[in-house]
Amino acid sequence: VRKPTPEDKFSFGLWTVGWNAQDTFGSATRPWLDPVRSVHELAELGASHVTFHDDDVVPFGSDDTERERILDAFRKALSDTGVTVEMVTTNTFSHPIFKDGAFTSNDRRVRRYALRKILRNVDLAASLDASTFVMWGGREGYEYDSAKDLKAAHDRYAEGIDTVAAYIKEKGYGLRIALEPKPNEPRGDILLPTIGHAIALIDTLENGDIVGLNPEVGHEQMAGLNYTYGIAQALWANKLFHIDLNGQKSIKYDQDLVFGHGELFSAFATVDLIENGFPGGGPTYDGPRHFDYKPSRTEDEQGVWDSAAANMATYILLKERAAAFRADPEVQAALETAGVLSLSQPTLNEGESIADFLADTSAYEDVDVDAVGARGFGFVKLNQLALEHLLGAR
Ligand code: 3MF
Ligand code: MG
Ligand code: MG
Ligand code: MG
Repeated sequence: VRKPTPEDKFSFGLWTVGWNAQDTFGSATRPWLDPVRSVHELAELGASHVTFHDDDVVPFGSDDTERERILDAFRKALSDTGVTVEMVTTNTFSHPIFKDGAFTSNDRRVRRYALRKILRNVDLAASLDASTFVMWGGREGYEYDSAKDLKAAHDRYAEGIDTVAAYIKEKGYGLRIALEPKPNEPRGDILLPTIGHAIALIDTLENGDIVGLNPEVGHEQMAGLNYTYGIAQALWANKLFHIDLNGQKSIKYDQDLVFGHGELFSAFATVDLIENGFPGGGPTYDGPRHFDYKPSRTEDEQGVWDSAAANMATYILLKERAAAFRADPEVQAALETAGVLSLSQPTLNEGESIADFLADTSAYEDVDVDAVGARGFGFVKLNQLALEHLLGAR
């Protein structure tokens, strides 16, 4: 597999490779990695960008002097390697203060504290020239239906996001907010569980123009949904601001496997959409290819770097296979037969009024429904061509 280049736009969360592999049932199997170290290793492997939660770099509770000292070392690692920060996010889920959420905690003191923590981090994101500010509302949820006023929770969630967006505009920062939906874990139920739910909330915001999405592969699959479909709808709505790529095997705990190590065929479709766009044209995604995975608990430090490299190698392989798929004349013919390309044609004629349409007997009265119903679409043949490209058999 070829080595990644800056054109690949690969990016990693520092909490991914840095993770100490502690889980609910067992203690850490590795030490947390120093972010400075991770930046150097990731640069060596060919990544161009990193992302982080405030607390990934500066431990929660550090005073201002300590914070500046740590940030200086971090900035030096960035300038030494040429790695840039493209996205920053805030940890509003680890400390006990956030146990009932941040923007939607039933305790107003927590809501005000969370908003301050996030605004402080917006300043840091802007100072590092990041373009995206992610908000994963991991604790914005509940376990018991009686425990949350869900109308008020949506009001407070919207208020919080709108306030951060207003602050970004007021300061003239070049940042856009990206919400990251997840159906559950760590809460029994999380608010805005899917991409569609999040888009519906964004539509109600005053400053929704700078609010979009950061969908994660595993999160949609945990809800039994199709990730490629989810990012397609976000693209259609001009709301795909960022992506979290990883692997997940069906509806279970958040596995955070290496990209492609879960639903491989689905990963192929995702890369095909990201790299090659919709078959009939339309909005495209130009942002970083960002990995949010976890090196499994079984891995030692070599395994950490092997798994980081695996994300990029898998993406590159799928990108090559997807390019071959689109370039294959047999695939083009199969797309034609399947009607995929003709779906771009509007259903009404240009300028056709509803009255004209109702008067068109060829649209209804004269239709030979059995003949039209007899058409074969050839979707299976098309899918087999995709599979053969994916497996490198073509
Ligand atoms: C949890 C996640 C998060 C978010 C992150 C913001 C810890 O399942 O996916 O990772 O991605 O908080 O980007
Ligand atoms: Mg996740
Ligand atoms: Mg995760
Ligand atoms: Mg994520």
